[in-house]
Amino acid sequence: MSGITLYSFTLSGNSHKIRHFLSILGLEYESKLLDAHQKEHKSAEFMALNPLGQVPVLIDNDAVICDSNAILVYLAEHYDKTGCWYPAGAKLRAEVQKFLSMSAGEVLNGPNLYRGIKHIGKPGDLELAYDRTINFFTYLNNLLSDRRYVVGDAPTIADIALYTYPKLAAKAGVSLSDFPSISAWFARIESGKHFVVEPEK
Ligand SMILES: N[C@@H](CCC(=O)N[C@@H](CS)C(=O)NCC(=O)O)C(=O)O
Repeated sequence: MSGITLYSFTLSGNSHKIRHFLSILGLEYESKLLDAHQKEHKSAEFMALNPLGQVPVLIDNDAVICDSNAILVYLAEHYDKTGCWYPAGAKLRAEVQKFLSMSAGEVLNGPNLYRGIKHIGKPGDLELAYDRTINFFTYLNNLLSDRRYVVGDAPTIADIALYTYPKLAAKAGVSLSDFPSISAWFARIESGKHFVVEPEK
C-alpha cells in the first residue's frame, strides 16, 4: 500500500477529480467513502482533518491535504515523474493556476451549481446557474477551438480540475450542441487510458 488515503463522497465531483488523477498517476490508495446524509463529514474525527468539513481530503503518510486543487498540485509535484501534469516555468504555472482558480470560481458558480440544484438538492437559482454555465461553456469552447487541452497540446492538472463539473452539467441537461470543441475535449479526456468515469449524476 502507498500510504495514501482519500476521503470522499460517491457523488462529489471534487472527489472525482482526485480519483481520476490518482488513477492517471497509477497510485494505489485506501478509499474512505463518507456518508453525506449521515453527516459523516461533520464528525469530530473528520473535522480534525478538515475544519471546513468538506471532501476531498487526501492523507499521504503525515501530510493532510484539503481542497481538490491543492491535492492536484500536491500529487503532481510529489508523484508525477514526467513533470507534464504541472509544467514548470512561471508562464505555464500561471496559466495552469488561472484554470484552477476558474474551477473554484466560474465553474463552481455555473456548471457545479446547475448540476447541484438539479441532482443533489442544492438550493439556488437554476436559471442563473444555467446562464453562467452557458457563459463558461462559450468561453471554454472558444479556448478549445485551437488547442487540444486547456493549456496547449498536452493535458495538465487544469484539464482534470475543469472536466468534471462541465461534464456533470451536460449530463444534467445542458446541451452541448453549440459547443463542439467541448464535446471533442470531453472525448479526448475520456479516451485516456486511466480515465475514471465521473459520478453517475
Ligand atoms: N474548494 C473545495 C470545495 C470542496 C467541497 O465543496 N466539497 C463538497 C463536496 S464536492 C463538500 O464536502 N460539501 C459538504 C459541505 O460543504 O458541507 C475543493 O475544491 O475541494
